Amino acid sequence: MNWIEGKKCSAEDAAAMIQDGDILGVSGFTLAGYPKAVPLALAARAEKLHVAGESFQVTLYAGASTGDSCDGALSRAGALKLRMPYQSNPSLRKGINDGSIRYIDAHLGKMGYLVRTGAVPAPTVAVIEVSAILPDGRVCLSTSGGNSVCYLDMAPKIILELNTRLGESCIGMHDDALPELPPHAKPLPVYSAGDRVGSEFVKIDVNKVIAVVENDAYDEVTPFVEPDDVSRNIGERILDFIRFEESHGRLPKGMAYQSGVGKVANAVLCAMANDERLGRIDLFTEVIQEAVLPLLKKGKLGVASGTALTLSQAAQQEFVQNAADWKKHFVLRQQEVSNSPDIIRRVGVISMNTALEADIFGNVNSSLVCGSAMMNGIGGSADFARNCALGFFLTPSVAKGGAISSIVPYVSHVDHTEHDTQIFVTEQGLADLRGLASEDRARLIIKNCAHPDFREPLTDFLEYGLKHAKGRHLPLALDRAFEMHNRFLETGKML
Ligand code: 0RQ
Repeated sequence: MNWIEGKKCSAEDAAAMIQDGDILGVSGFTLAGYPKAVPLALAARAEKLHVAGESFQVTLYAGASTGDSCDGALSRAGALKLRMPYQSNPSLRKGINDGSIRYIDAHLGKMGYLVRTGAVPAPTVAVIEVSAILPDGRVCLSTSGGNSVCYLDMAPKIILELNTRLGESCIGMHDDALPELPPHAKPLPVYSAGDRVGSEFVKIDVNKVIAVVENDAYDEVTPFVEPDDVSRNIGERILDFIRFEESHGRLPKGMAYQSGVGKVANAVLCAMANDERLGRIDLFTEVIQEAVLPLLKKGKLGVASGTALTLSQAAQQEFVQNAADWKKHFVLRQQEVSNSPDIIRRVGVISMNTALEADIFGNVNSSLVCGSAMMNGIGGSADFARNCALGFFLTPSVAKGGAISSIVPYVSHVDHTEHDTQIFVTEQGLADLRGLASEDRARLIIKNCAHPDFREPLTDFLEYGLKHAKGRHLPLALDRAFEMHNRFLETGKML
């Protein structure tokens, strides 16, 4: 019997090896490639222990968000003490916002660095979904790279979840490498989306493996929805702008694209797939989401480099069936590499992320509703926004049926400062902020991006600031900065 057979056990037995207070370092990034059986069993165990009056809570580090059978089940069981660095699960969001779960919202490209340098405690148990385990101690990760190499290396104990549904579909897709740590770290030689610098397998210390559990589950990704008119409109505006910049010699051909999470980001990729004038493109992104498949099927995808392949169940089936042909178009990296500022700058990335709200001076809030209620987190948006060659922030001009303006006098929380943002796009229009000083930015954002219903109050705020703010460089009137947010909190409408 080899070591793998000797470690096989049920999810319940593996969950019983996890102790109260453990720090779990799990695989998974934006609902792709996270462990599914052990977290579910752990949630059931926590519930039983709580009924018996015993305390049981763990800290959970992942790559980014995991699916409901991990983030959701553990949250509902009251089994999470602390979560980092990103999430998108309704039950977990509820726990974060009612104060019962601590959350650290961190840059995704930096998480592994924090763990590897000891800035945050190392995981005590790594729980990693893999698609293959070789007798010589090498494993192939599943549908995401995330921080798995870091967690496998740093944790003294390892639980492997072998996803038997994936067969050989992931073998050859991964490029497992981590950047050297400073000082004097040598660069990883990734110059283009398709460059490979690591290995397709991760070598682990088999003596640390305490359990091997099998699952045959799908990543719990919601079905793909065709873009609505507003999202389609935003996608087309971006493409028009890119063509305009290229035709004026301001944007060299061959840049790679990054697209964030959410329906607007999906719509941009769909617009690209449907655009007959656009040639083959590469993606250098973190999440490779479903809208990449139309590009692939139309022969318009060169290489998609990312850290997660986030597909709906139907698309996961299709991917496994076609993996032999398709996987040469995909490179799955560790998130310290997919989101590396150094590499993003070198590759040359056109970055597109969604904002919750943006202000007239150019600051962006991606994460906190009314400055305090967590939506998802900053994710990797800042890794890209700050280091990209050309950066877009997208948002519909209004939310909640028009009650909320996405363009506000001043953002209620700053994720991306005015120094890191370049171009805002709503269905109303596009504002290229590069080379503009504060007052000119404000006038352009109000004119081109704000919904017509909100242009007057926003202009009124700007004019008031020009008269009453302490300085004219950034005419922000502190006494009225949050009046639209406060009105929304009091009446349910910003107007
Ligand atoms: O609420 O679900 O109750 O209807 O926010 O908004 O318009 O459906 O947008 O799905 O594209 O997500 C910023 C959250 C947008 C996402 C965000 C409400 C709105 C709706 C969702 P409902 P939409 P999307 C790389 C990049 C941060 C991380 C990131 C995100 C819900 O893109 O998490 O960029 N980004 N990572 O009604 C109050 C506002 C609102 C608002 C929208 N101003 N105030 N509510 N909503 N605007 C990937 C990773 O990092 C992993």
